[in-house]
Amino acid sequence: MGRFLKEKTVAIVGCPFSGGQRRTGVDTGPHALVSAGLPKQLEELGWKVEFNGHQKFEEIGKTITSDADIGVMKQPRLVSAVTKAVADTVEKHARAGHLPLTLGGDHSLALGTVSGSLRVHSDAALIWIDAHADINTPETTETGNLHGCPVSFLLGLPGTDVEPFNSWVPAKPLLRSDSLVYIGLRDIDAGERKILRDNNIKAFSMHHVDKYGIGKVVEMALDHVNGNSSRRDRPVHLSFDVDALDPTVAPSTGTPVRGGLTFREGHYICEALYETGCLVAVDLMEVNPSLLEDRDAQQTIAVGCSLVRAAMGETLL
Ligand SMILES: [Mn+2]
Repeated sequence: MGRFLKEKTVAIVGCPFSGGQRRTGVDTGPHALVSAGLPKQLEELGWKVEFNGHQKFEEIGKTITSDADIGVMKQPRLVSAVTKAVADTVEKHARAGHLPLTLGGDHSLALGTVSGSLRVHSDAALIWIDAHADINTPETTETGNLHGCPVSFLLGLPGTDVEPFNSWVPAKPLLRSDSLVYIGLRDIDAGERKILRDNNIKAFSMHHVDKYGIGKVVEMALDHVNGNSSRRDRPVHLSFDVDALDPTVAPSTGTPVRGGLTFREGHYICEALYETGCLVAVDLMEVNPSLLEDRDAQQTIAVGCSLVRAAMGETLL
């Protein structure tokens, strides 16, 4: 069940939130995943499932009367307030010794989920599965969409000590740049490429997946965060953007990019990380059932559920 958990309990944190980007509908992702039967599927894998309804972000929205851009940042007050609430919720579940499973919603939410994890497991590593690096800073982002920025805040990069986020995100970096690994990248902005290089961040793009195979890539990722020690004992937060998968596998997502992970490669990552026994939190983000025809939406939801089951112990044999 995982060496850092007190019991085999998963706490589902449903986050119907789309404020970190422009397209509507990604806020319906968590409802769709739960309606598809994900809680029951996890029970069938032997988990006790805690789920008391989705997060009530409308309440937070009501407290924000105007949310003008700050610099180029879009909806900064809303994203800050929502991610702060998510951090508190994830922290609470992690402190109880349960595994928080956050269903998004857009990937800005991960500023909250990873912050919450790190408050309890301060030495946790972050494994980020995505077509995108989401490491723009408020200075480098061209769109101002904050779903492209959560990692820069976690690393405390220059330009992230800004209002309103500095009201709750510590100025001191939450995560060291050598505690982060990417898998699946293939669409990186110029500013992001420089950040990845300057900070010597370990990133396995699709080129590396092709070159080494997914098995070796996951090995190397775990070696990296565990300092090449043969002991694989570091807590791991898995943040999985469904757009890491190829659009033929998971079409219904806001920023699809061709040339992605196959169905099996995505599942292999989840299975291998579960096998370490070190997972302390799982995010599944950017499922947007409203974008395409029902058939494509249903396919993406089914794949999302299946990825989560793989991260929670489902095996082929
Ligand atoms: Mn992405």
